[in-house]
Amino acid sequence: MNAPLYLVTDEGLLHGKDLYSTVEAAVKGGVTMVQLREKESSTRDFIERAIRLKALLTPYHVPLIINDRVDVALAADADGVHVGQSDMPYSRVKRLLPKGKIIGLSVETREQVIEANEWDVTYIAASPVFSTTTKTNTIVEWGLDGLQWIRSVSRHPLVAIGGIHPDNVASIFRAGADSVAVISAIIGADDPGKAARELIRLIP
Ligand code: TZP
Ligand code: MG
Repeated sequence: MNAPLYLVTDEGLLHGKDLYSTVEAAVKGGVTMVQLREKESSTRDFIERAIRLKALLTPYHVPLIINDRVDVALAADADGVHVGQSDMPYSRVKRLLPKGKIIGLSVETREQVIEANEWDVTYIAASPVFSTTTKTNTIVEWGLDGLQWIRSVSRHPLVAIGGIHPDNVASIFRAGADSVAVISAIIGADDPGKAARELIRLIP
């Protein structure tokens, strides 16, 4: 997986901006993977958005990942799914998704990092790496020490998510992450394309 700048969507942070033009501007700015994260919408709206985003992203060769929902990922022929610790368990995701699809897994504890070494996930996401107001039900922040620890024990590509902005991007890569996943730093920016360009410039 080579996707150093991973954009996660959040309807609530668009502040009136259009989802598709925001994502497209961010991709033109350098975003290398996109996750559609819909916590409020109906299944039908979720699928419709996924199909539209997939069509938008395909010409850019940027994979589309669906948050939480394997059924939506299958219905939209997305490139993969991202699950957390209370979503569908890894073994079931693996059975349902065709071979070659991306499976991302959030890890919130050391035990979960070790457990994931038994599984063929595409990446693990240290969640949250720093404090964030975008997601409320988080446990503890991994911090840079936590990232370094994960890097030393995990065999999987490592994504960092939570509270990431231009001032801390470089330190996250120095701690061993392969990718940064951001919501507010891009979705909430007045100029999402410029925000993505600024972040990509800071990635080694
Ligand atoms: N999972 C862990 S932290 C988080 C998610 C979805 C929110 C990240 O948002 P932001 O705005 O980049 O801190
Ligand atoms: Mg989830």
